[in-house]
Amino acid sequence: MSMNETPSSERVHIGFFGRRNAGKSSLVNAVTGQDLVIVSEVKGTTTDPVSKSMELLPIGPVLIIDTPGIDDEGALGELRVRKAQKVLNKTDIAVLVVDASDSDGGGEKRPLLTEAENDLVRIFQAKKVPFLVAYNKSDLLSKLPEEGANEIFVSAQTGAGITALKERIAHIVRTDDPKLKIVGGLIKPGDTVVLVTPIDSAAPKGRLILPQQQTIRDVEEADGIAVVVTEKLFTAALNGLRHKPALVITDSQAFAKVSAETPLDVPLTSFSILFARYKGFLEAAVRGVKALDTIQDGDRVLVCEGCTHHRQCDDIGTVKLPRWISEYVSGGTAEKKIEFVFRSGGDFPDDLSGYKMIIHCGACMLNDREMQYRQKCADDQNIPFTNYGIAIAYMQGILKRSVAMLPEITV
Ligand SMILES: Nc1nc2c(ncn2[C@@H]2O[C@H](COP(=O)(O)OP(=O)(O)OP(=O)(O)O)[C@@H](O)[C@H]2O)c(=O)[nH]1
Ligand SMILES: [Mg+2]
Repeated sequence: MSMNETPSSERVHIGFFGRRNAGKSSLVNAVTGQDLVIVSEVKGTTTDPVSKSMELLPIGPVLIIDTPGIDDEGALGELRVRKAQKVLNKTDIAVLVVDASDSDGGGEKRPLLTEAENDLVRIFQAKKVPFLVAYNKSDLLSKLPEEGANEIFVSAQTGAGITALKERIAHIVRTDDPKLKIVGGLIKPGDTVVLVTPIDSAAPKGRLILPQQQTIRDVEEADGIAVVVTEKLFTAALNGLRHKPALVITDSQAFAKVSAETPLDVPLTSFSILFARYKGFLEAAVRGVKALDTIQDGDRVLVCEGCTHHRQCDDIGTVKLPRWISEYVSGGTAEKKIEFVFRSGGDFPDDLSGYKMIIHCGACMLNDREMQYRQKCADDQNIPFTNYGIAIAYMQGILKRSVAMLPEITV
């Protein structure tokens, strides 16, 4: 990701789903105005999901995702269906592409949805993903049937209905719940926020990490004043302020020092806590972290990272966190043996059985839908789910203080 681009976790994820040959890839090319993906009359041309970030007017920054057809048969087919379903876990808006020329009505009536298409609609509804049904190949119809509420007739080939489709998607984006902001509800215009961002050897060269950049931007959008310091100069920064800050946000690694140096009447939290709230799983993560107190000798803990390229997260996840957890659960007595299993990048495992708990990274590269899906998978299997920063705050005894400004959260 370039520093000048909107991160993919912040883009509206638009997924194109449907049966093979319905024209999903053709429609993706028509909507984006680019030859992004391969189109052919052979069923099953698209074998893997393809994503592309772009600015798409009138919607804004989007991630467009083309998927393999879902009516595939056989072992390979099942794999493709699974891949398409995984895409749905992070999809903000789904477009169900239906071949309108598949009609028995002599090309005048819209075709009834097939079993596979109805299955998809049921999955959209179950996952609460807003969707549109795009009847494609409308150029093959002798007369266009009337459009229902969430239906639209388009032709990827002639371009008919493509602008209207984009406008309909933009409308859904605008009327969908407004996203909670990172510091939303926590500061007033004119407030000062002190952000503590350590620069250690594992930090990326020459820049701040994504959650820190996003938080600074968010403070600015809330008309706040962001003061950014390393933990070394934290007290100096506090002393230099004429008024007490409205909020201190620290990197979890500096929690102990920053907590000790923050006056008790100044609200203190961490980037991890605010991001868990922003992505919609803070309550579950605060509940889940308590499983740390029940870890027994021989238990397995899954440490999960959303991407593969953050040295700093890798260092916390694979080295520091296991050490801190081992020390915490042993409590100075005979050491308990915990088996840490590490997963990074790619997919979240379907089967979580056998794990005592899951500790996830801050997930700066994953969108809120994907994180809520992961948390829900864990919840469905009764496995406690938390994140790095919340685990650190809990083990250091400062979680209660770190969520005190969020009345909806009880520790
Ligand atoms: N007449 C007509 N043909 C279309 C239209 N859109 C797509 N096609 C044709 O339909 C066939 C399938 O198109 P694709 O875009 O590859 O379909 P797909 O849904 O991506 O198919 P898979 O990747 O195999 O799942 C191609 O031969 C396209 O040229 C359209 O609007 N009108
Ligand atoms: Mg395709």
